[in-house]
Amino acid sequence: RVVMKPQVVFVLGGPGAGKGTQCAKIVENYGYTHLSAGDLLRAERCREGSEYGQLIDSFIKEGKIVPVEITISLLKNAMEETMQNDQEKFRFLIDGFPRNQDNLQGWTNVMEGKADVKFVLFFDCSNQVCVDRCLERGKSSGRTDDNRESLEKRIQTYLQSTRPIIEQYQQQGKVRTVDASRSVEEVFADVKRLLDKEG
Ligand code: UP5
Ligand code: MG
Repeated sequence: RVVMKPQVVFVLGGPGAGKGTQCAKIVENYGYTHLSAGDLLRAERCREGSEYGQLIDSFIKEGKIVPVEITISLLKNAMEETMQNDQEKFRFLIDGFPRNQDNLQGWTNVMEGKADVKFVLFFDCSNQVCVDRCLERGKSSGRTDDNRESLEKRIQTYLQSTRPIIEQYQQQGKVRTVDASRSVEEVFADVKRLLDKEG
C-alpha cells in the first residue's frame, strides 16, 4: 500500500489571533487534521506519569517556549497516530509551531524529508486585539496564561522569537497572510479563498 508523506501547513500568529478558531473551521471544510502544539503541551502537562508536567506548567505561565524535544515528540506521535488510524489523513495544520529557532531546528532535525511543509498560514493581528481577545477568553477559559501578566510575556516572546521565524519563511515566499483582526467569518472567507487556490 502507498503511504503518503505528511503534508503540513504551519499556522502562526500572535496569542489570540484566532489560530485555533480558524483551524477548527478549516477541518470542517477541508481534509485537514488540526494539531495545536499548545493543546498537546497542555494535555501532556495533565497526563499522569508525565515527567514534564511542572516544566510545561511554568513555561506556559511565563509565556516561554518549551524545549523542542518535548514539543516535537508530541507532534510526531500525534501525526503518526492519525496516519495509522486513517491513511487518508495525511494533511496537517500544525498550529502554534514553530515559534523560535530552537523549534525550527528541532523540526528540521526530526522531520526533514519525512514531511513536506507546504506553506505558513499567518494570522496577522495587532497586539492590542490579541490581548483583548485573550483577556475576554480568560474570563472563562481557565487557561493559566490568559491574564495581563502572562499576556505581556506572551506578546514579547511572539515579537522577539516568532516573528523572525515568520520573516524567514516570508523570504522563501512561503507565507500566506490573512488579516485576522476582522470577524471570524470574514477571516475565514479569506482562508477559504487561499486554500481553494493552494489545493
Ligand atoms: N476569537 C477568535 N477569532 C476571533 C475573531 N476573528 N474575532 C473576535 N474574536 C475572535 O482565539 C482566541 C480568542 O479570541 C477566543 O476566545 C476566540 O473565540 C476569539 P483562538 O482561536 O483560541 O486564538 P489562538 O490564536 O489559537 O490563541 P492561543 O491563545 O491559543 O494562542 P497562543 O499562540 O498564545 O497559545 P498556544 O496554545 O499556541 O500556546 C500557549 C503556550 O504554550 C505558549 O505561550 C508557550 O508557552 C507554549 N508553547 C510552546 O512552548 N511551544 C509550542 O510549540 C506551542 C506552545
Ligand atoms: Mg490556540
